[in-house]
Amino acid sequence: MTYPTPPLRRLSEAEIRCYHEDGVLMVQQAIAPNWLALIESGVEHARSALSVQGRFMSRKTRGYQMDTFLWKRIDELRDAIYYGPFAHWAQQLLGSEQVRFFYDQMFVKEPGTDAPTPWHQDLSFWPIRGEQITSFWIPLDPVTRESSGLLYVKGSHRWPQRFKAISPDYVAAIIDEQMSDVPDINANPELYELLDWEMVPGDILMFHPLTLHGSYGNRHRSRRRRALALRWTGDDVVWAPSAKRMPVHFRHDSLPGGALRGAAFPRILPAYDPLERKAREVPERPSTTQLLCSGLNNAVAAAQLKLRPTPLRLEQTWTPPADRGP
Ligand SMILES: O=C(O)CCC(=O)C(=O)O
Repeated sequence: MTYPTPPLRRLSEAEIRCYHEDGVLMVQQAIAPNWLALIESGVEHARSALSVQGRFMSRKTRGYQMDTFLWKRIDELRDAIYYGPFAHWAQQLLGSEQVRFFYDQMFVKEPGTDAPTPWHQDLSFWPIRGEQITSFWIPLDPVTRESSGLLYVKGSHRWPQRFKAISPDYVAAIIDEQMSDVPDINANPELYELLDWEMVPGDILMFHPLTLHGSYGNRHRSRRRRALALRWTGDDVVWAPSAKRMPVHFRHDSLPGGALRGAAFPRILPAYDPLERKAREVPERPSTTQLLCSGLNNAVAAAQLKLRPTPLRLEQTWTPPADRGP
C-alpha cells in the first residue's frame, strides 16, 4: 500500500481547466465513504473539544463553531491528511511536484444560525504568497443555499484587487486598511456571475485562494451544516508573515521569503517527511504566551479600527442577492 491513498478517480483535463477558468470546481461523489467517515469522526471530536482559539473564533453567535489547525490535536484528521486521497488532487490542480498541507478549518452552523460568511478572498489574510495554493471544502451534511452552501464569484481569482479580509467573526488583526473594500456584490448581483451547488456528503469543492466566496447563515429549520476545509500548497509558495496576516502558532522552520518547511506545514507528496510525521505523533498546542500575544495584537487592531472588540452578536453583513434568493 502506498500513501497517500490514490483517489477514487483522478481529475480530468476538463475539470482542471474549469478550476483554472472559474476559480472553483465542484466534484460529485469524489470522497470514498471510509475517508468521509474518518473526517466526520474527527470533526465531531473537534466540535466537542474546541481549542482556545476555536472558542475565541466561535464566541459571537450561538450555534456557530469555527476552529483551525484541528489536525494538530485530532488524530483522525491527521490521518485523513497524511493518508487520504486529497493531496493527489492538490498535486494535479497545482501542477506541483511537492504538496504541503497548510492548515484545516472547521465551519459549523446549527439550524437557524444567523452567521453568514462575508464575501472574502482567503489569500488576503494568509501569511503565505505564491500561485500554487488551493482549498478543498468538504461538507458533512447535505447543503443548499438555504443551509449555508458556499457561493463564488466566477473568475474573481483573476481580478487584480486584493480585498480586506472580513472574517465571519471580525478578527480585527487581519483587516489590512491598505487593501480595497470588497465590492457590494449583493447590491449589484447583475454585475457578477455567481456559482453555487447543492451538495451532499462525498462531494467536494476545490477553489483558488483569490476566488471571492461567502455564504448565508443557515436558514434551514432542522439541518446542521458542518464542513471541513483543507488548504494545500505547492512548490512556489513562500512564507510571508506580517502583522496583518493570520498568525501561526505551531512549530515550523520557514523563513520569511523562503519555502514552507517544518512540522506545521507537513510535506505529503511526493512522500512524507519522517521527521515532520514523527513530530505529530503527539498533539501540539500553542503556548499561552503565543495566544496572549495574538489576543493583544487583535485588541490593538480592533481599537485602531474602532471595532468593538467583543460585540454581543455578529452583525448581518451578507444578505442574499435580491434576484437569487433561495
Ligand atoms: O464554510 C464557510 O461558511 C466558509 C468557508 C470558507 O470561507 C473557506 O473555506 O475559505
